[in-house]
Amino acid sequence: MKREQLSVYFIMGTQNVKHRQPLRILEEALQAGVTMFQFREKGDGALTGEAYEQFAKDCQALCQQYNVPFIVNDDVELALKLQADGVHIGQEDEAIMTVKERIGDMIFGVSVHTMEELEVALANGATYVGIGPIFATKSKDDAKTPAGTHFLRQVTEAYPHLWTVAIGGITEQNAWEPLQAGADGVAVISTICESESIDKTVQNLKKMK
Ligand code: 3NM
Repeated sequence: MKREQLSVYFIMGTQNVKHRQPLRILEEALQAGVTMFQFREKGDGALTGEAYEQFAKDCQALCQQYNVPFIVNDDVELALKLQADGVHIGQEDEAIMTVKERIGDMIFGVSVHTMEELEVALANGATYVGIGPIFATKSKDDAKTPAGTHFLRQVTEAYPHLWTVAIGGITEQNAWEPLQAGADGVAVISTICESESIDKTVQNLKKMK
């Protein structure tokens, strides 16, 4: 993947979508030009078993159609089975070192909140790091307290070559803040899932880069 592909990073699971077809939302987002996609089927009411796997395959097929990397959140097994483009893990997920061993050259994203976590991610071959929550989010039950852009700025200044994506409560109105703090892109759930015009939302986010 290229660094620019972090610019508008869409994350979705069926639990993030209320009154619409999740695959329809993904397709609109891809048509509008999101640059990366993360399959994150997690939390209350998330699909399981065969339905879970089928939904992942359907999302992957759409991403392939639009040539957008398909990243699986947390589930290394599924990522390997589907030959996904990559895996993203948080600190509460499987240990970073064992994930790297299992996925080899796949894209490897790791969420970090401190310099210590960042250094461990780097030492274990992270392709990019996710930094958040920048702002308050309603899309992750166990999200930490919003951190603003302070830590993000610290990271982008200390590691200018490191690929970073900001996450948490990012909207068309506030995306400029993490971008100005040096993030390569923004990762969003609700801003796209709940948009009245996904096309406009994605265009606006792309323009800010
Ligand atoms: N991870 P929204 S915040 C999946 O801080 C996720 O690591 C976060 O959703 C972190 O764009 C978050 O709707 C949810 O705020 C992002």
